[in-house]
Amino acid sequence: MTSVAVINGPNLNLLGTRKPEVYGSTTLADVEQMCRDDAEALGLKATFLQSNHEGQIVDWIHEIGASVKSGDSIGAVYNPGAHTHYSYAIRDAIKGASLPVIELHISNVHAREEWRHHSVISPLARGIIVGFGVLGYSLAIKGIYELARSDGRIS
Ligand code: CA2
Repeated sequence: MTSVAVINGPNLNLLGTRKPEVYGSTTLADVEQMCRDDAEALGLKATFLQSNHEGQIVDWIHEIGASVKSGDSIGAVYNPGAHTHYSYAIRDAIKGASLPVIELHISNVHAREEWRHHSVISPLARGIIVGFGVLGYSLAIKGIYELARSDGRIS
């Protein structure tokens, strides 16, 4: 079965346990189940990943990029967390691996502090979803599926 990766960056393991006024009360385990169900409804298998470590995420991006190249994956839905705003290592990894990525943010980063308004990832993203809460993960899975179809990478 063709896979879609869902990657979560630093601190997103805390989802649903703190700051519910910003990020809601759904846990990352709930999001994982939702993503698995959404992917399955589209005939895809979701691979769910979270790390607080930049290098680990760089390694995963390389691996998923290779899976896209071999036709085993359609790409990644990615919430880079705070890496969004400064990680050129992750940006280079996405570029180097030619990874199709949908960047997603649970909160509306543009309605928050100034430093959250800029993303170093966005120029490399195929699409961006911001401010829909955890529903954004479902929208992003549907979005990357449709892009892969219109690219002719899946039928
Ligand atoms: O809105 C988003 O999804 C963010 O990517 C979340 C990041 C933040 O740095 C970005 O600017 C926007 C932070 C994730 C931290 O997640 C927490 C969840 C619950 C409690 C504490 C942190």
